[in-house]
Amino acid sequence: MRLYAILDLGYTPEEKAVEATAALLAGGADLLQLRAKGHDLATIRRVAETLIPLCRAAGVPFILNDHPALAAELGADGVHIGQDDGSLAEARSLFQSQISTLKSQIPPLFGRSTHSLDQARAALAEGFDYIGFGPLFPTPTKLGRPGIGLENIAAMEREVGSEIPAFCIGGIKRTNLPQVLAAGARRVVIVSDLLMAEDVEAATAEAAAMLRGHGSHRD
Ligand code: TZP
Ligand code: MG
Repeated sequence: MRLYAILDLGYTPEEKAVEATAALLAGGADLLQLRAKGHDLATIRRVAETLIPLCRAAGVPFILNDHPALAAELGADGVHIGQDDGSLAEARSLFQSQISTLKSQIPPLFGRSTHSLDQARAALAEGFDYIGFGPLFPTPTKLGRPGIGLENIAAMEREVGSEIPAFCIGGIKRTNLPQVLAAGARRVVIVSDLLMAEDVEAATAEAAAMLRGHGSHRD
């Protein structure tokens, strides 16, 4: 799992969600998240229901951003929450409150956004299955959040990324990916550089190849 793609309704309108997701999957995304900030639950449900079968067919976990109970009800493979979205225990209990409608047999994945080395350590200690680490660079996808830079990536990978998958995120593009990898990153989330590409599948394949080429001598 090296490339985590996000279908963000802030970039891709609902009517293009299936096409874009199919391209992300065909290009080699290893994980797929639906992020729909500011959209109502009915919309999220409707879009998720069209994306989940695509992810299943590709063998790629489908993660819902926020909304643990809805994630469980939809049969998502996991849920991603931010620093302000409560504890892992709360998310797990919301997810399990839907246990009667749980469609997936596999234990769900819980991911946490982290913005510092301390937060990354805390997420590991709390028991999250993976983390996002960033934003490395300021990004219009997450307005108002400063970039944390590349300095702590190596330490984060050593301490946290050696235990659970750690995805660097925020302003990462194919053009600066070599720099991010050189700083010690092994896994990344890329949003706008893929969704805004003229050829989403080719852009995803390019990023995936860069990540695999870089990591092949390690794991
Ligand atoms: N969390 C931290 S940065 C970010 C999120 C969701 C957005 C990343 O998007 P992009 O377009 O790859 O900078
Ligand atoms: Mg959130």
